[in-house]
Amino acid sequence: CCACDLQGLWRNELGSNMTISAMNTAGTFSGSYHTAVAATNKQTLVSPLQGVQQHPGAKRHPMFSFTVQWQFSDSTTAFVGQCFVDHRGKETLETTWLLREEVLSHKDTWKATRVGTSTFIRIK
Ligand code: B9F
Repeated sequence: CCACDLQGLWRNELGSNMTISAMNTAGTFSGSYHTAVAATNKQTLVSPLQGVQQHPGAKRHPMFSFTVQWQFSDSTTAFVGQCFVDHRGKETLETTWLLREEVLSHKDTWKATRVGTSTFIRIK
């Protein structure tokens, strides 16, 4: 059965929630990201995301990428991943991310990027 569908409400292993809205025929989509962690004292804000699915509609396990423009810090995260659906129809997003924080000098570029992996499951 069925292809994996990016649209919906998702949660990762950190407890962060993300909503992805319907994609257009070109495969682009938008959404919002509510991070459960921030490693800062500042209050977090729900932040917009923009993404694109590779080969829209054509694959059972589509690849995608999206970026989050954090509204509470000078930083941005790029996620790349793939949507999987098992034989029971259960969907997961397997992703790898890069978090860039603003640095004041190119000399600080060496410490400007964090990397990680994240798995999302469908909540709705
Ligand atoms: O914590 C980030 C941040 C950037 C500059 C000050 C604070 C922004 C939020 C990132 C959220 C990440 C995690 N949440 C999630 O669901 S994105 C990948 C992870 N998955 C201090 C300097 C850089 C980080 C902390 Fe900061």
